[in-house]
Amino acid sequence: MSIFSADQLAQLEQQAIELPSWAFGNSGTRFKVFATAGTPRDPYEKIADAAQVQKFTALAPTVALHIPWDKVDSYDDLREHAEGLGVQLGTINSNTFQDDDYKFGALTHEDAGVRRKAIDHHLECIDIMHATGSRDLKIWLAEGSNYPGQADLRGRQDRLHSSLAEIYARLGDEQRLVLEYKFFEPAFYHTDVPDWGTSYAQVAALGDKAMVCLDTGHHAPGTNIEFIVMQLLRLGKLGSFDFNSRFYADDDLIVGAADPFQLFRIIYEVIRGGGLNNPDVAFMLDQCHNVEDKVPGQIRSVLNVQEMTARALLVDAEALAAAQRSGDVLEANRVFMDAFYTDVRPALAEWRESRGLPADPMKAFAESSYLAQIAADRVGGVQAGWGA
Ligand code: AOS
Ligand code: ZN
Ligand code: ZN
Repeated sequence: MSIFSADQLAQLEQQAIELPSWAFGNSGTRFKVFATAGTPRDPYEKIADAAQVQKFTALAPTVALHIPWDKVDSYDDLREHAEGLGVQLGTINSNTFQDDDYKFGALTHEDAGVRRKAIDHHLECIDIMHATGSRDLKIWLAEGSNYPGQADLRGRQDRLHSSLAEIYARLGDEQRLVLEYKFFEPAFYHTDVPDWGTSYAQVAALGDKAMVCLDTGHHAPGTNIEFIVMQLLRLGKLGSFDFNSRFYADDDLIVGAADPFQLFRIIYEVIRGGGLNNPDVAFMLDQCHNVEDKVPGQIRSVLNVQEMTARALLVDAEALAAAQRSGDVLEANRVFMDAFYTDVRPALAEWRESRGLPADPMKAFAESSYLAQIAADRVGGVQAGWGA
């Protein structure tokens, strides 16, 4: 007898979490990038690794690409390759943080020529989206300044709006733009899209096809992220998530590793706000695996999201609403915490087996020969990674 109702299982079955191609490449801190044997050498191999996560979990049917890191000669060919491995190509992420031209900004730059280059890059991304069949263009901007007085904060907002408007105008009917915010880094004094309010103001000025992307690692410590999730869902503007976890800054660690309770609270608000399995809200991981193996790192993450979703589905909504209505603080908190403390792992393992999946995907992957195989096969060439 499962602890889940048929309806809860149906919701879990529909859950889909997009993987970032760059999670499979080598990444690291500014001190050292530790390479892993078998790291993908090109986008094709990144997709093959992502397909393993889908094979063992059935939770990760799509892979996000990053341009120019994942540029290929034929996106039709890449799409066929992905589909042949049982996954689809997903969100296209733009990159305006790597070129010397972007030292003082891209879409916000004082120089019209630099803005033109940055806008054209996004138009190229939209062309790629037509070939890959992607719906979302995700824009994260590494723009800001390091010293008070260095930049005209207001002028930069105005230029950001006009640059985004030109990109937005190029979107197809079925395409969307999601604008990610981040409170600091790489700039340390001001960032041009630092918070959900700024992202919301910018996308609201564009139109219905522009939404906010919430990266869970992009807030000041102590921020109530689930409140932001609630508010954006309430406003109909939560377009996507970048899930990861953090202890200090934008650590990009395995989802749910630092604070599983926060992940639970966030997913509870997603469910409460009608965001679970709602096609308007894309669930993506944005992680870097610096010291752990990348494929099992991603498997761990999607399982963590699944486990917290399962727990959040167990919140007794009626009992919680009754306690809230009657002002019973302790009972409301008990109902909420009861769901959080429920160990859903045995029930999920049983359910996975009933669907022909491994009960323990981490163990099943470790027992497969995949890592040894890629370490033997992928010798030579340039290993792909952050910035490669
Ligand atoms: C950067 O901090 C953002 O989280 C981006 O979403 C992402 O990590 C980057 O675009 C990956 O290249
Ligand atoms: Zn992100
Ligand atoms: Zn980030």
